[in-house]
Amino acid sequence: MMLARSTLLRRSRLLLRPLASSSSTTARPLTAAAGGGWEKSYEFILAERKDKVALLTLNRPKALNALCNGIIRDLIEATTHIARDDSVGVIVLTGSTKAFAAGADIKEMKDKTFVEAFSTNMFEEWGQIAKVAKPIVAAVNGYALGGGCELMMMADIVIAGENAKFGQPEITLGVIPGCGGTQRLVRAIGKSKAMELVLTGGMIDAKQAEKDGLVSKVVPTETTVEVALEMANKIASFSLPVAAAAKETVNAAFELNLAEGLRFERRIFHSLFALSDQKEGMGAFVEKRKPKFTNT
Ligand code: CO8
Repeated sequence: MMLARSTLLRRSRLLLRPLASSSSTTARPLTAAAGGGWEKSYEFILAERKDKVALLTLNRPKALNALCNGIIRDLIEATTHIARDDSVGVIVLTGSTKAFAAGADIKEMKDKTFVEAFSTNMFEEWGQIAKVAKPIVAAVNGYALGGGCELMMMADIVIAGENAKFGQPEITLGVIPGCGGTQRLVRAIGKSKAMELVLTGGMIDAKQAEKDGLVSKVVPTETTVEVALEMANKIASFSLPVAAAAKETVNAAFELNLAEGLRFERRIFHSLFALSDQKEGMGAFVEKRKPKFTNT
């Protein structure tokens, strides 16, 4: 059967699509090109290389890192370039000791009209962070409130300092969470606990967050970034495409039923046998040596 050229082109484009995060159909490229362009100065964030890890620090201390348009613009710009940098395996996202981020910028949005919010699809662009294919570790000290908690939940692993506080206080401002607080939080800690935070606007501390499963571990506040970097560098020592596949497959658990999820997992597992890194990893085990992954 002859297929039209346009049909063939469409099919080949589908096959060549880069690994997609489960929450998107338009994933950010994994390693489109070597080199970065992300290690520069930004207005509201600091971007530094720590071995194979990109450390991004929200840097708007006077406003407790309230997430103004500029911070989100800087974060999206940096992560877009990091996604294309072969030498970076993992991103660590952090804030200050006092605040990871105290929410979306209330001053910036308070006078918006419904039409402005609706017609510009306000805050839709934040979702770009959740589409980054490389793993993101959030190192959270101090307040992670509202949009700050939502940004944190877009990360894959959260390390919390003992002084961290989490909450969705939007109800106290006459609104509701707008970037995952009613969705990712329920999946993270269950309905009753999420409802309590969303409906009372209250906060939980780091110990409670760990008990509830919102964060993976609690560490002394002064060591949060160090612990996150250590974990991130360990992840970055593995094969980059395998780590991205693992991230995508775990995230699929939030969207697929069990049968579909297991099938998806098995197919991704099968596909990894196309990588040199699979041969290297298993070969190194058999030869009793350390693997040297090449991200191929
Ligand atoms: N927006 C703007 N400015 C803020 C914010 C914020 N979210 N949080 C703190 N600031 C500013 C304060 O106005 C203050 O500035 P200034 O000195 O000019 O008055 C400065 O940061 C320091 O803050 P405080 O003096 O209040 O510091 P405290 O230590 O006394 O209190 C708190 C710390 C408890 C964190 C307090 O600042 C607070 O309650 N902040 C607001 C928390 C909040 O309600 N967050 C939710 C915001 S709404 C939101 O996130 C909606 C997200 C929906 C969609 C997300 C998009 C995708």
